Amino acid sequence: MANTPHDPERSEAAQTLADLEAVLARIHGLSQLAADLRAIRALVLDGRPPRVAAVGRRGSGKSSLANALLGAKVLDVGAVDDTTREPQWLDLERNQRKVRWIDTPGLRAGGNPERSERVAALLAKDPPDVLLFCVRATQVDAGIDDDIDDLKTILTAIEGRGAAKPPVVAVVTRVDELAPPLPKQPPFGDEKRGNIDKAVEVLKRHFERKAITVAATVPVGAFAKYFSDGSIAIDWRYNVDSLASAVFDALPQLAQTEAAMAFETSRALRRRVARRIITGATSIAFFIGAAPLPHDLVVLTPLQGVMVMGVSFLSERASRARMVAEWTAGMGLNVGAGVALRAAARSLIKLVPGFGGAISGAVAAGGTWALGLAAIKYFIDGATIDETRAEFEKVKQAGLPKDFFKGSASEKPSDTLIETPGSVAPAPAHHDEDPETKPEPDGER
Ligand SMILES: Nc1nc2c(ncn2[C@@H]2O[C@H](COP(=O)(O)OP(=O)(O)O)[C@@H](O)[C@H]2O)c(=O)[nH]1
Ligand SMILES: [Mg+2]
Repeated sequence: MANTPHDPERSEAAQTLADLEAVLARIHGLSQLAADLRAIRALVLDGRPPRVAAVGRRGSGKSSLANALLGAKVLDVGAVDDTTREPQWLDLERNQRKVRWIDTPGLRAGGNPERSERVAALLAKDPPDVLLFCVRATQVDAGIDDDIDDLKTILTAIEGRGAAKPPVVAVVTRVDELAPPLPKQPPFGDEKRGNIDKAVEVLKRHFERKAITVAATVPVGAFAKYFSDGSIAIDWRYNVDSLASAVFDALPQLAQTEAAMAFETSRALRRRVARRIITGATSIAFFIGAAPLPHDLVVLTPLQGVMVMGVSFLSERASRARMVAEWTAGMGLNVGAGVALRAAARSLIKLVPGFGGAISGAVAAGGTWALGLAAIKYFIDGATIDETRAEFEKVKQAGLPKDFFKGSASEKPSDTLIETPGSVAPAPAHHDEDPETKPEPDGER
């Protein structure tokens, strides 16, 4: 993703993460947290654009889907897809975020027998993360076997060249064209919605019959008109947020952050990425707090700083710099929040001898969690700084969710962390039992 070379904030985040990693690596019992830090780094800094391949007949609405997903006119629609044109990878851009996109009107199109081999070779060389198999709603029963065979040929070719078979998201396109003709614009009436459900069922049955596994089957309307600057003028899009989320789910995690930023209807997706960041940071904070460190603050403060910066990168608003300034002033600096929390923890330790480690871990984690949720509210949900402060206080009072270490703090269990080669399972798995229990230091053996 935007590992933009000359972005000082990103360099700072990268440096801070590297420092944290170096510190944790030296602390007895905490070296396993390095994997969690790498996961945060991947979400915040190391992402890459998603690669999406759309397959479907000419006029099935592939180009319109790209525009609908990005919420801007990035491809020409209704262009007579010249079937002799070689498909090629394109960089679609919105808000400086990229989606790598390729579409092909099918292997048979143009009746060129070598075409099939060339398309397959192209996709196998630069394999897509996800294949969008586009079928017009009015054609889910028309000649579908040939289309599914095409899809199979592509998948087999990609696999045959040693790449992993990409997941397939089936898209039932142009759903507004199903009966009855009116209304053309969403929300449709019950009758049309019933027919949309039927079209989806029909397509699903064809997949079953042809033994094709698809990650999701999503009905979509992509009709929109754009101003000459590319922004949306008439917006009759239907269910595009579900498509965005199905594509997001099908992507490898390294490509998810960029997708969440590039897709227009994606606040929920950005929130999910942010929750992974704060879940990871909170988990690390717990173990830092629980470890008998003389100077946890030194580690906790930059950790919270990186977390908040990571969430702020997910902000859609152009005025991010001003927001960061307002956040810093309004929250009394994330440093300040860290300091206050740790001071509170210390006084607790004095009061309750014997539970020191566990309580300070819970406090460190609770404070990090509260700060992270506040950052989401401010940078992603667009709350005012006053509302944000109130949220911070409220969550801090409430403490960590009871089931945090059971993995439900993130929206989905799989949301917690990234698999990096040789790394450990999701952070909460460090610690499956009661969060009040002090974790065993490793390396005693
Ligand atoms: N009514 C309607 N028309 C659509 C929709 N999506 C695409 N179209 C129209 O279908 C035609 C072909 O769309 P396009 O995106 O170029 O299809 P492609 O050939 O697969 O790239 C264009 O005239 C689009 O305006 C839709 O959801 N509803
Ligand atoms: Mg097209």
